[in-house]
Amino acid sequence: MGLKVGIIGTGMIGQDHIRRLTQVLSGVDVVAVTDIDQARAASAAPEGAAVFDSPHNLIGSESVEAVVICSWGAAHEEQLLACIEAGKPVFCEKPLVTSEAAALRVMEAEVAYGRRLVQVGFMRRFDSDYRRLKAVIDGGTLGAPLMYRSVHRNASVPEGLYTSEMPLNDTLVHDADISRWLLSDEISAVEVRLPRRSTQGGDLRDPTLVMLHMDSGVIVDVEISVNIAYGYDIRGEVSCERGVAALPNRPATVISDMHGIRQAIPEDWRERFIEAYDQEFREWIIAAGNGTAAGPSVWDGYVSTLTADAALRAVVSQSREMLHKVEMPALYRV
Ligand code: NAD
Ligand code: ISE
Repeated sequence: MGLKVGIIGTGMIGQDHIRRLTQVLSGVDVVAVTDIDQARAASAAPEGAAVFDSPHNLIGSESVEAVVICSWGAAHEEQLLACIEAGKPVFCEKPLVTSEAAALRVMEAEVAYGRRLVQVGFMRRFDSDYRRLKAVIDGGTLGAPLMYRSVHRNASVPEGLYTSEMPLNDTLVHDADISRWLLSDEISAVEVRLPRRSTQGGDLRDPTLVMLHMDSGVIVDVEISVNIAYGYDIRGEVSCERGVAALPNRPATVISDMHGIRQAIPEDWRERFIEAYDQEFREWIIAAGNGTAAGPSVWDGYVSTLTADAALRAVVSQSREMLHKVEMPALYRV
């Protein structure tokens, strides 16, 4: 038997992670699930898995060695704190939490525990295209990075559930995290501009243009479009002193027919990042099996939350909003 895992939240990504943990990866067994929608949990439960009536009971169960949190962001804090209290390694989908105060409470608990237990679901760090791009930048042949353009387009988002704050506190967190990791740099301030509003998303504020000011002086511009209709399109291009390095544009399929040759775009994050999610869990299973965590940390989740908060302030102020970080605890220094 592999690492015995319990899943909290069996919605879209919870079901996708159950599929990869049961059908794709080895060394792991999904032994428990829970969801506030008990019927959904029951129908998503793999054969032999127990359906728990609450996250609290799942986390406390002796049959569960490690936990995967796929509930909504606002529920993460309580569930993370319970996992840390129980001393169980936990994979938590992004966003880590939804406020700076909550991020600090989780950090304080993990630091007091004395060992990393939490990995945050910033899957882009595990994507082979991003890893190759980082290797080129770190190799130094192009000189120092000067500007980075990050394009983050969703075909659509769930109407009514995805609010106008979410481009900044739900979607931008990926671009913020990958910018820090890719450029080995830190975000010092954020600006936001609101272009002409798309009519595709009803009342939703979309698209959004964000500028991340990095400590080194690099400027990252992020386009967030969440109702672009044609597909899930993720792009990244780093302009350096002596050249440019970019992610390849990833077609899902190349179609040749009577209309010519065209490239089909991935439908959503499940398709575009399928291998990245597999790899983040491969690495998590090893770390969790050793009673700890690797990859994106609570500190990384905290910084992305601060970035989201600063971006939300910048929408109102229309000026540059600074990030005010606490000192990084030794636990997160590599
Ligand atoms: P979803 O609405 O499809 O599923 C969430 C599920 O969690 C629902 O079934 C809901 O009933 C359950 N839930 C909510 N609060 C709960 C609680 N307190 N206790 C137990 N169950 C609870 O949403 P989703 O798209 O699957 O997103 C879930 C999380 O994953 C979010 O944090 C989201 O930001 C993140 N996410 C990450 C990625 C990525 O690319 N890494 C992609 C999609 C979603
Ligand atoms: C979703 O929650 C994700 O994390 C996806 O990766 C992102 O592209 C999307 O905008 C979010 O809503």
